[in-house]
Amino acid sequence: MSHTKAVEQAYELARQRYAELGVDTDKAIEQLRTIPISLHCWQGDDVGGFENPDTGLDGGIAVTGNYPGKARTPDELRADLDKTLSLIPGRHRLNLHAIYLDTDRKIERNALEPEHFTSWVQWAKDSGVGMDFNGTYFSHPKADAGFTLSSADEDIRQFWIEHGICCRKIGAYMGAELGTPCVTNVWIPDGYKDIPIDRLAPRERLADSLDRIFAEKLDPTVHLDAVESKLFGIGAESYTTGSHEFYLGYATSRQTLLCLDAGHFHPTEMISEKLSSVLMFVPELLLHVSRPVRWDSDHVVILNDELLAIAQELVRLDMFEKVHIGLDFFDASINRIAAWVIGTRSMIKALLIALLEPTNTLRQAEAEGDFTSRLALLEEAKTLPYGAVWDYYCATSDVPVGQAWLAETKAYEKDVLSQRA
Ligand code: RNT
Ligand code: ZN
Repeated sequence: MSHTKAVEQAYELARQRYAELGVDTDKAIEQLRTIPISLHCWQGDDVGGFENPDTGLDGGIAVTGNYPGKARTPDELRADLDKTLSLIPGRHRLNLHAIYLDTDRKIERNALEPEHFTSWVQWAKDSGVGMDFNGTYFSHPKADAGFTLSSADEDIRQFWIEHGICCRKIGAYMGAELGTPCVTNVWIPDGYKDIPIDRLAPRERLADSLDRIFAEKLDPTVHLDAVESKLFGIGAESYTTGSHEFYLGYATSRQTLLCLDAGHFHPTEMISEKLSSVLMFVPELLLHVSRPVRWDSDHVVILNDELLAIAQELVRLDMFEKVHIGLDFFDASINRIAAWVIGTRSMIKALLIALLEPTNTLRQAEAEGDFTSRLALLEEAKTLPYGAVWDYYCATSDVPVGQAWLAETKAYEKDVLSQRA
């Protein structure tokens, strides 16, 4: 029996099994095809960027590992992304950071223009992907003192406000060119290593800086603003200006998007549990799906309980119009393309499992107060044959089924990555 035949037969059996529970697998696949994941460019080169090869990563985040073959130029990164996208089912997006500009001369962060990103937009057009964008408020001498948009130094604060304004123009350009709104995210590293006396003043300055950055109204069909909160960073353990409470209040009062990063909360605090509340008060959300291990370590996303819980919330509350799914992890200890593929395929798998849930039956049990059935059925659902549906989805999307993508990644490593001395 051929491989394809086995995939088809397994799918047929799974389809019948799900149909008995009132779940339409064909419909689930159809919907899954319409959900884009925004792949973060920074997994490809350890958040290095192309502004200055000598600048190390700072801002209280860290990449560990020295696996060979990281992308050194925009062309190399795009080639790696092409390979990655060829191994992932569906149509997705690229999430670019400002330090990934494509120029042959040095451009200051407060002088960035759309023209420095034209090659990326061309690539996105050719690849049929949308784009999202991020200001880079770290890995820069003007961020060395640990404060950017909340700095008490007016020159420094002004510099980063100008950067924020540049980034929105670039985001709007991307959105207009690609015909799909670009979400431009603001994350700043600002914070104190040790106990502050004045917790308020930096937050007042941050709110003022953001108001100035967002002063110009932009068409939401081309551009959306998001702000990302955080709990702490390395070297900023005692105080983070842009805390969750700060940004929840800011996004609610200004009606911007809020970005929830899975690694930016206390270890037992899950973003999946926050989505329903937060979406009552902010217009849309951006997710940074990540995997914290003991701290905000940005491990490669895997199919674990929290990933599934996020996907289930999105499906059960049908949030896809309002939630932009982005990834945020960086691992330099394994093949970087494999890292992208593992993380993105896991995210899509979680969405599929959630789409295959017999949600109506579960909802009914809950409405009737039958919590016995709710728990029993949730447990039974865990062993339903979603693997057969996943394989079929990959096969019909012309991407490798099962572990076959790994052989392709290894071949690319041998032919391309290992040549990058
Ligand atoms: C840092 C934030 C932020 C970064 C990227 C590179 O803790 O999560 O989103 O990871 O901007
Ligand atoms: Zn993040």
